[in-house]
Amino acid sequence: MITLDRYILEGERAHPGATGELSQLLMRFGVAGKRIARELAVGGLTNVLGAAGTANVQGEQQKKLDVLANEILLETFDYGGLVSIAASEELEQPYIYSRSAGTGRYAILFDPMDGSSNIDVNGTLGTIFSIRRRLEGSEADLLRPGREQIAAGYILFGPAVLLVYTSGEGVHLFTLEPSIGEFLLTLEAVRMPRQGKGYAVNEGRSRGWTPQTRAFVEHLKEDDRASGRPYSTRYSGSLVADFHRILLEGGIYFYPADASAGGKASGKLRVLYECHPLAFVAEQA
Ligand code: FBP
Repeated sequence: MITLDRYILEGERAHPGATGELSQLLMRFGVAGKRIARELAVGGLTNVLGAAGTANVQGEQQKKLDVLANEILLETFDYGGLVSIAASEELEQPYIYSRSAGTGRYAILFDPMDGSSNIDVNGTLGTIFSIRRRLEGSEADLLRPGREQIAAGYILFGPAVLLVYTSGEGVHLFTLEPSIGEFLLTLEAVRMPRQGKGYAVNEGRSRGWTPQTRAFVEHLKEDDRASGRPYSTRYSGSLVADFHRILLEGGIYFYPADASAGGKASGKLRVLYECHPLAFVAEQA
């Protein structure tokens, strides 16, 4: 049984200069993941399903669990002086950790509850996270190229609760063993297959796509066994769930610009806490 903590601490020994702080941060995302998993598991019994009655900076209606998961994550890093600043999909402004604003050596970014439309229907959900170094101790530390991430990953809330992360040395997958409350190593140095059989896109929005995007989807549907087509549609409503399938089976997920009325003319996904972290994981895999 290789727990997340053991795996991270043993990995740290390969870095003589390591302070252990990054290890602590990664382990804390594990703790936050367990707390959020608990809230999801009893959500229907504790009245945390449904709308919160507020909207986030993207104008999307927040769910109670969006807000609760956000609070759990902010709280999880509010001690030990590790983190100076955080950005969350559910917050308009960066969150400054007052007690470690000047000293915390890290900035964290997260999407507390990805796949919100799945919350009330018991669908698969996820938390996406990204860790960066503190540079100036201001918002500028958050608005940096994805290449400067030092670790990233996600927690997947499905039939099993999984934690997947990279700190630049491959991608590792852990499964929560509920009876002991520990994430246990399941797959080390995960490699994404070169080609998959599935594609994930909201085709209901295809009228708003560019002709090129539509042509690409038609291309995926053509019957050509030699190139592994036709692909099958695999769209769950949760980027993390679709990404995880692609990590293990290959395939493609995309959220193109949608010029139709009510559509997302410049796309939907957030670069800081959805695209950057998952791109780091995909590249490391
Ligand atoms: P949230 O982080 O607010 O959930 O938004 C992202 C997301 O839910 C992705 O997980 C999902 O793939 C996509 O948006 C679904 O969008 P749509 O309902 O427009 O297809």
